[in-house]
Amino acid sequence: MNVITNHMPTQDLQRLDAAHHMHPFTAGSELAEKGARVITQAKGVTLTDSEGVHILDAMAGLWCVNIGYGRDELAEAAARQMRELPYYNTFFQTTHVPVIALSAKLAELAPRDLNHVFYAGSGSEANDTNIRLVRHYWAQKGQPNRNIIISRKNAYHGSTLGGGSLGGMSGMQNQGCPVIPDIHHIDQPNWWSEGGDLSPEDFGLERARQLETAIHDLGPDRVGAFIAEPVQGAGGVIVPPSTYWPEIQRICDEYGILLIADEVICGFGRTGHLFGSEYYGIRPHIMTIAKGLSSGYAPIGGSLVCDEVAQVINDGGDFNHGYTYSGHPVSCAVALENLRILEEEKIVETVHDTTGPYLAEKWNALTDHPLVGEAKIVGMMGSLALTPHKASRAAFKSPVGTVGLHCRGKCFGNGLIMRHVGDRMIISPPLVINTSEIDTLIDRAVQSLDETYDLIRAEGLYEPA
Ligand code: PXG
Repeated sequence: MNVITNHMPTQDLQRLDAAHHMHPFTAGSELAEKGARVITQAKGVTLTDSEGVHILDAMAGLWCVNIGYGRDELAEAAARQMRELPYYNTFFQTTHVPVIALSAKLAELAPRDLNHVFYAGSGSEANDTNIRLVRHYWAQKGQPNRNIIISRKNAYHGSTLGGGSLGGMSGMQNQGCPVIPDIHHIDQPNWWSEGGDLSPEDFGLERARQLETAIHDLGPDRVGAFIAEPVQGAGGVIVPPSTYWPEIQRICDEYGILLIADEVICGFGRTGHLFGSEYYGIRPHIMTIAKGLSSGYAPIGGSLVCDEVAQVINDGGDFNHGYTYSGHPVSCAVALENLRILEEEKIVETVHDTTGPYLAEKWNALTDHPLVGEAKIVGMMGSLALTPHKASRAAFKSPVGTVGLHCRGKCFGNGLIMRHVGDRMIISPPLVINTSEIDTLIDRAVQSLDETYDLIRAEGLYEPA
């Protein structure tokens, strides 16, 4: 692989970047001081930076490059589509072939009667669409007051005002994103941090039943929908106890509220099933999709909608909603090619049958490490809870995230992208990662955990709160 594709020294690139590029979720001043890592190339599961350093990307970009980097077929699909029809919209009774083909394909792949797609440019936009869909649906059914959507603390549903409101990230909501009216949050099913003395199973039931309590408190005639990620991703790969989802499904059924599964991360194979909803056996009325739909090669998101909801919306005259890039032909062509590869190369089956179990065994064994209290893994998404005291599940005395950030730094130094959320370490590698690459991932993770352990002991940070 030719390692350096740019013709400017890294420092110059970093200086220009810090001077003119405002980064998401990044402290600008820190960026100016340290400089961003400049990624120049990628192939398979490996990134290359502007210094020629190779890094194993155990986050698949931002949880999205499911089929891995460097697939020429997707570049060809994009180029072909750009030459033929680079853009046309889907408003006002027009359509085009890629959007028709992708919609039919998604209807075929999606569970049950999720046969209709409303397109967006991203997961955030798709969740904004969902707010509109749910409220318009209930209004059309003669229940305009049924406009409350229940979500969860520490959920991530995007960065727009709608997505940020649905999400439960106070760090976002405190920065100019006050929660829009009629969104209500219940607690998350994070047993490690919040389970106290309850067993995981009892805790799962308790957290699910908060939904029922909220419905009673708010009024069953006011609540239109519940939205959740099958496995919380950005919140720290929080895998709910086994009792959680069946109870949530029971409550949604009993009160007739719409269930929205945000499959932006879980969708398209991440859990070892095509959708996280299938992994948990839940039956959403709407699924949010993005990321793995195109493996991140082109921006695209959407809402997969069931027959009944689509029927009500379609019968309601114009749905006054849409984005210039809803159903963008190039993104649709890329997504179609991505889905062809996922299917024909049996990538999800391989995760389910072979590489997922292989990774799970090694990942779970990391609980032998003195720093690791809990290892969680579903398919190709995993987390480790770092702790100074396993038996009590204690947090560190240092501010939340101090140890996690140290560990992420060690990972970077060892050629591994493993992220931290607070003091949880998380992975979400490309689904095509093979067993020898999994060995490398684990070796580098262990090395980084060892170095973190040494460092925090030396700095007096290995102390329970
Ligand atoms: N829903 C879920 C479940 C997500 O994970 C979105 C919606 C929003 O999608 P867009 O395409 O608008 O970003 C996401 C996105 C992180 C991180 O730090 C996670 C996401 C995005 C950026 C960073 O883990 N998830």
